[in-house]
Amino acid sequence: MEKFSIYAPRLVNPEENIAPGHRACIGCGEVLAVRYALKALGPNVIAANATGCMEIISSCLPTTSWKIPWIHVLFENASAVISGVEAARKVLARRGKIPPGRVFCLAMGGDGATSDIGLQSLSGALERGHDFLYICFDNEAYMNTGVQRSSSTPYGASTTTAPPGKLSVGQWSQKKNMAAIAAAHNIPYVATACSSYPFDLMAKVKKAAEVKGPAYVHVLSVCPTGWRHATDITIQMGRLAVESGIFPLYEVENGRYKLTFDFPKLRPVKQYLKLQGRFRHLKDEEMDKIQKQVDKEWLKLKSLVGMAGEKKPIQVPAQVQAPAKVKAQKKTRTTRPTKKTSRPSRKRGRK
Ligand SMILES: Cc1ncc(C[n+]2csc(CCOP(=O)(O)OP(=O)(O)O)c2C)c(N)n1
Ligand code: SF4
Ligand SMILES: [Mg+2]
Repeated sequence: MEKFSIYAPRLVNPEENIAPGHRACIGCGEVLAVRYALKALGPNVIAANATGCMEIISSCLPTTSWKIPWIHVLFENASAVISGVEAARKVLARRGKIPPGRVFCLAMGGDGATSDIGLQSLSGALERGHDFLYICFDNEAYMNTGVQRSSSTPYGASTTTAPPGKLSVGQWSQKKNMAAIAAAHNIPYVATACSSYPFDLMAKVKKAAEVKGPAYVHVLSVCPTGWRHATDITIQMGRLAVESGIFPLYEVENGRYKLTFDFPKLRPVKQYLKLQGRFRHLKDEEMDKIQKQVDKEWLKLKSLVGMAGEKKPIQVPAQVQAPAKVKAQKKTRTTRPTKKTSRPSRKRGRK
């Protein structure tokens, strides 16, 4: 701990631009990702935040956790609003009304705001080439309104609008690949990240912000409340998602795919699925089906990397090679929603 306090401030910006005291659930991986992203961006940033968990937990009037200029916008238009901010700044600078210099324009939203209802405005802003960064904080469902499915919910997950039963496996469709959709706009920079790998996340956000033109970062945001796992295994959950190939970390720079971590052998997806209440109903054959799909997608990604001429073997950091310690889930510590626990109330987030 002593050494940590000596070295950490040299490696990481000590400024906190999202203040503590917010109302995120215990073990929330999403607010951790927001915190790291803001550390990477520094104070010179204007954010438009679509409604969702990160807005609900941070801005209960009369208080706010945001120490940067922050605009709460609709579920559907974060990218349109930040496009306006970016264009207006350009005009004002040209007319000498504001000092010249770069301010990072950030649009952010959950998976619902990004891959469902805000997709049109995001696609427009990427296509028009605005100089902005979009970060999707993907907790794989509409969480603040009570865990409804989104197009980013993975196959087989149980949600309140995709409940499992005799005739239903839960979520019936495959997770939408938003990073690939962003990359299909031929923008300069796309990356995937996860708060279980903080240095990687911060490096990617910084790189994305410094790029001239649109950039997109898709962050897997572990959510103990919606995923129904113990609150003290958030970091392990993110690592398992990456190490099993369920959520590979990669970058697409000017169309060139680059894997962040390669693994000689992926972990079985069962290790990841079995720790979460949202997959508890899955039978072995369903888990095998998920395994096959993950293997297929992993090969697809590797072929994209190969097509881009990536020849050098990718170094696997020691942190990743070491077997992830996975604690058996203690039933008593889960955040499985019951009448008595703190599942986000439908009323709390209703907008
Ligand atoms: C047009 C519209 N439809 C529905 C809502 C209600 N609503 C607010 S946030 C939200 C879910 C947000 O999900 P996501 O973007 O994944 O963010 P999370 O809460 O999971 O962080 C919904 C359905 C709304 N505000 N506006
Ligand atoms: S519901 Fe999930 S994402 Fe939202 S604040 Fe709670 S843990 Fe974080
Ligand atoms: Mg969500």
